[in-house]
Amino acid sequence: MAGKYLFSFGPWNIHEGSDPFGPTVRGTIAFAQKLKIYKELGFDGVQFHDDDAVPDMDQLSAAEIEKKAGEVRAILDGEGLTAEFVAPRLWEGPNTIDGGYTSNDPACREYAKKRSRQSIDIANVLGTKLIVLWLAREGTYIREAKDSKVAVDRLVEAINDMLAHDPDIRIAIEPKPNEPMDHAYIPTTGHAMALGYLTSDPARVGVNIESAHAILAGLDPSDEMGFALAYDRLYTVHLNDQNGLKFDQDKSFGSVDLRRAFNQVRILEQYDYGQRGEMVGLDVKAMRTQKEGMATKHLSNSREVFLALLDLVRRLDRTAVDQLIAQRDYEELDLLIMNHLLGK
Ligand code: GLO
Ligand code: MG
Repeated sequence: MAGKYLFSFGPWNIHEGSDPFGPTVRGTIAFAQKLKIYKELGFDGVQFHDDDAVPDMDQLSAAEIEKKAGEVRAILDGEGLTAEFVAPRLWEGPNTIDGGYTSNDPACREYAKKRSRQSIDIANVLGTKLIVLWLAREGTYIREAKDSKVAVDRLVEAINDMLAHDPDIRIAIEPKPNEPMDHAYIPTTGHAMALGYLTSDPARVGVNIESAHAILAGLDPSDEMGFALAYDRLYTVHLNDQNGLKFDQDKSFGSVDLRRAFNQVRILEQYDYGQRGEMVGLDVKAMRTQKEGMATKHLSNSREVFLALLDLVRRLDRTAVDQLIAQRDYEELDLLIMNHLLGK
């Protein structure tokens, strides 16, 4: 049925509220407890970092990693949840201080590749074929620290290594222009898609488009999605919102700019996003001010806003829109859309 959407989020989206200027303000909710909340909030899919599923994985053998992942799989099955993707977390450990795949230290680059292969092994146990690469530290604070041409070669080498490790996995690169780095090597959808075409199997390298990341790059998220859809490589999305060019805010979907959110839902619906199992992924954070016990509303609210906007998308008078486009009367089209969003 057209438009039956499945929603996902990652366990990091339920968090304690620390920021660079202050400590946590809410207690920790255990991972297994978080998994119990998904269905109540209307979600079916769980996004994983590799070590969300297998904590301290760097200290474990392959057999121990598989065993732990199997335990998580059993919990997922018990809750009626599916794993949407696994993302290697290559930005917290001592081996990734200077980046993973693009680190200047060959031992660190090897670590990053090994960890990525382990993420794929975990994904297989969890039952997903999708790997997300948020290339957090694959960039620089100063231009002279790394060679930008070599960095791209190394990213390709690492992705090829993953593609060879498992002929069935697909890789969704999640571009972001900055933060934590001053400049990231893969800042936009276009960069991510072009990188895919340098790899050994471009048909298996697509994108995860995050609204806030596109906005931070000065781009419109719905156009970024349209670009990836034209290549048939929109493997997943990280919907959220962002108030201008500041730190990555991960605000609730639609909370800053409803029209911008409407257009994201519109392009997804227009091109049957979700019909091949793609999920409507969120990457949203609760405000630090939110009290204990009420810090999941950003998730249910984002889903609710998505569905309300979906209703508006479906009720949009396409004939009137097409007529105004034919007449090149975009002022009237502008008003039609605003009135529609205002419920008039
Ligand atoms: C940060 C990213 C981050 C990733 C997540 C999955 O800016 O959006 O939250 O999406 O770690 O790899
Ligand atoms: Mg994200």
